Amino acid sequence: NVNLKINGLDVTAPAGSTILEAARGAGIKIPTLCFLKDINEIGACRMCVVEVKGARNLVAACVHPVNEGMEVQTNTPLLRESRKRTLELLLSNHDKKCLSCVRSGQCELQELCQELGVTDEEHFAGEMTHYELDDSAVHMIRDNNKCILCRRCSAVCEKVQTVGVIGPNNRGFATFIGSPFDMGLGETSCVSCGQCIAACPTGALYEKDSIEAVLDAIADETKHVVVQPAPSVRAALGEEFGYPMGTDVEGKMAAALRRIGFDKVFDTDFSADLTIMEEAHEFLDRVKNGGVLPMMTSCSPGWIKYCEHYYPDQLEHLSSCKSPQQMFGALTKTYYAEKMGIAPEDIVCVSVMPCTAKKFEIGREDQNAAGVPDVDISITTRELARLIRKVGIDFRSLPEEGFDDPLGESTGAGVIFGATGGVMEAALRTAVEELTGEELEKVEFMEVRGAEGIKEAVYHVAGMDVKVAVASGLSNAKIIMDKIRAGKADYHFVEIMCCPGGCVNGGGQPQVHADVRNFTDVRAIRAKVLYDNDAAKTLRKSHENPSIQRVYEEYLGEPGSQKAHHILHTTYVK
Ligand code: HC0
Ligand code: SF4
Repeated sequence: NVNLKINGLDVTAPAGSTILEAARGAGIKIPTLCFLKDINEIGACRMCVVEVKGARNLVAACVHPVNEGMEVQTNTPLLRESRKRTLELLLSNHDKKCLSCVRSGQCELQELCQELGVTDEEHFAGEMTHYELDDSAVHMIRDNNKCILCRRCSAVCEKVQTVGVIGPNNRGFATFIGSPFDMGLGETSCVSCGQCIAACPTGALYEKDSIEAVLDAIADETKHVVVQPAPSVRAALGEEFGYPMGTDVEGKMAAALRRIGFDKVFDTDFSADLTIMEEAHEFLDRVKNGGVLPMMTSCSPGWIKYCEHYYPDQLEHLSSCKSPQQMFGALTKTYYAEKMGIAPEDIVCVSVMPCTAKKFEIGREDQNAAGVPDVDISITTRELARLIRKVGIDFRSLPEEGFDDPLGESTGAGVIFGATGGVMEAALRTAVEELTGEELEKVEFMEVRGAEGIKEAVYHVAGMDVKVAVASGLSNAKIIMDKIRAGKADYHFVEIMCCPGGCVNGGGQPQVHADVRNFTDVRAIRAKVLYDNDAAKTLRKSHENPSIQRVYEEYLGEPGSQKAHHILHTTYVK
């Protein structure tokens, strides 16, 4: 440990800490803008500057380590003035249309301006650069007029996702964030994960909004509009309405969706159970009949796009199962449509996802079981929050309600899909019973839980060693894929989720202020919601879901049947 003084207070901090961390540990907040822990540690924005006794210049607290006997001041008039000037300089080339900005009220720049008393007076008036919006990607818009060049987005894209399709172009005053060769983002190999949006402190990056399309569909009397929220939405939507991170708002979410006016409030957790039926069957079939191993999960569309682009020679590893979002839509427009006597083209299927890549997935080929798109509109958790506010629902005073039949019933296996390792655990609960023919006593597979980027485990089942791996975040997916490509992996089953920590930390989830994100384990807190939700359920294995059993009895026959294949499986493109 190291002893130092911060603002005259005696502070002890672990050796190797930065000044920022030491101050934080002592309850002293130093403002930051560009800093993202482990991702963007470049000390560039100058917001976190502090005075260190004996140092000639102000130092950046986010990267400067503490030393024994150091004396630090974090909030002197000089520092406040310096930070204020930094903000004024940023604002001098910033489109200050806060009223119409999607981030207003949740913008880190706006908040700092308020805290430091920076108004929109022009202190450094001069030429403003004007940039065209980049709306070339299916899932998001980039508005460089609101970019502050913090590089949080490009660091995430490059380091966490190993995609690297956005970054600084030009130098000096002419610097802007863009794609190589001035391409639109939609022309690059961007996988639509939205992790750059989650990292952005301002309104420079945001998803393409489909709220009006949802309201139009609901207003159209000729349409039957059904909605399916993903597992992870219930674990984070509450954050938008002032609930502490880690609050399960499943019941209020269902009530809100009903009040928005959807004809049926169903649940993606239902089709997550259905996915397990098909995926576990496919896995056992591959094992028994010498199919390609390892089999890899296929429910995360950012991961699928990454695999298609960077590992086109490895596509035969991907499970042919559609994602739960798509299985849900496919079943709605076949089974449910027939049951209700509604033409598939008169049904509008809306999904609420923690994900921006789901906007891309709904437009993929071979995702139209009934001859029309399986899913019509996909909105993010953030868009749902805006929709709830827009239609005047007081979320906090809503009662807790349930989902509708028959596509709303789920087991605990479905809900844990949203956390990294959840699909693997859910699949094991079904596959192990199938392999051994005995009832599984302990349904928890703790080895595949937790927010680490890569997890491996071996399970001894019916005389066989089943080797599994779980990875989240594409930089971790890359490690696994390079091993497989090199013939150095002997896994049987691999789960990959595009976003670090899985869907709970998806690019469509409520944005988390860097000040929270840098010092809390957001993924673990949200994942706990899903594991608690699972533990509270009586049914925790997908094959025990009565509604799923009925779908097979009445309609699909067996898992892996021809009909199931036609409706619930898909293909990939090199
Ligand atoms: Fe996920 Fe899904 S678990 S990808 O993270 O598999 O987005 O939550 O909806 O489709 O179920 C996201 C979350 C889903 C799908 C499910 C899967
Ligand atoms: Fe990179 Fe994902 Fe953003 Fe695309 S959506 S630019 S892949 S971080």
